[in-house]
Amino acid sequence: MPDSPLLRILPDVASALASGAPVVALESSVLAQGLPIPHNRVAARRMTGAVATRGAMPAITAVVRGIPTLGLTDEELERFLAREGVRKVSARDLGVAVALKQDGATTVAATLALASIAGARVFATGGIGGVHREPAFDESADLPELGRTPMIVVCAGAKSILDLPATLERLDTLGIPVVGYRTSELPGFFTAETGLALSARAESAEDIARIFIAHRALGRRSAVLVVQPPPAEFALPRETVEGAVERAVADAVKRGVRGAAMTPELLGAIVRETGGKSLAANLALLENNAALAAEIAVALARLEGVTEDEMNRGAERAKALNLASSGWYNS
Ligand code: PSU
Ligand code: MN
Repeated sequence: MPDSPLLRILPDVASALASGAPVVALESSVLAQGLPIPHNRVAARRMTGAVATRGAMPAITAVVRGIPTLGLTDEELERFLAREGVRKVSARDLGVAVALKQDGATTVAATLALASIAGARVFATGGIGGVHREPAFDESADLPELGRTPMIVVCAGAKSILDLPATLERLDTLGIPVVGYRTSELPGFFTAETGLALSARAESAEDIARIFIAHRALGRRSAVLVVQPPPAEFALPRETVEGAVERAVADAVKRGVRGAAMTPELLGAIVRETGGKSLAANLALLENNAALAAEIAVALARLEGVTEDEMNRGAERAKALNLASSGWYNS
């Protein structure tokens, strides 16, 4: 479905989608709101690079001056990395951003909505939103959107700033399988350990692709959420993260932070508290998740009988695009 009138798709992404070659969607809110400048540029480079070198086509989603877009050009990405006038766009904000011709960086919820219109099936991010600890009734739109969008979403769990047991229960209620990639425990984003057991575990990208195929064959409409811990050398101890989160939440509540501002606020506070260690973990896990998503997308295409010729053509285009973008990659 390359030429949806609802969506502008980068030509290389469109041809990959049309031939069934692997595509990995990437969100832009983590770049425009979640990570500080200049680290957001590093994150973009590491994520798109990890996807392209594994033979899949990376596609960052955003609303570009009111146009829902899958696959940003270099110029557009620059504007989003500079983040001036770029608003955070979740599910509720999509129509508004389009009608008012805004630049909008898409959260997991909005990325699911856009990427699924285009027929992309694999999506990588850092951490999904979930049930917040405080104030009561702040629950991310990522959860219901995951409940009704059939995509594979790779992440490092839900951010440690959330109520993780409650988030896991909501995922269950919504019928979203949470599959640990080589882990039996829900990772806590910056940390590998949360003590929360998962109901499913997979050892290979191919097994994850098989789970998705079976899930879809049964007519399930929800996402399959794949979780993996941050790379061991960057993971923070659970107690460090817990302490930082508790102080950040208390401070944010005291200052009356609410709604969409809460997630960026807490992530910033934790970076300050951990002296940048959480930032290094964040960048490493984003790259790691993009890499696994690419492997899953490749496995899914193979299982669906996409020819090696088509896979190779897609891989060549992804690598060429990756090299052509080296201007913003290396600056
Ligand atoms: N994880 C990060 N950084 C982020 C986010 C997640 O490490 O910036 C973003 C994602 O885009 C996610 C969003 O979808 O935060 C959730 O925001 P909210 O809780 O307002 O729904
Ligand atoms: Mn919220």
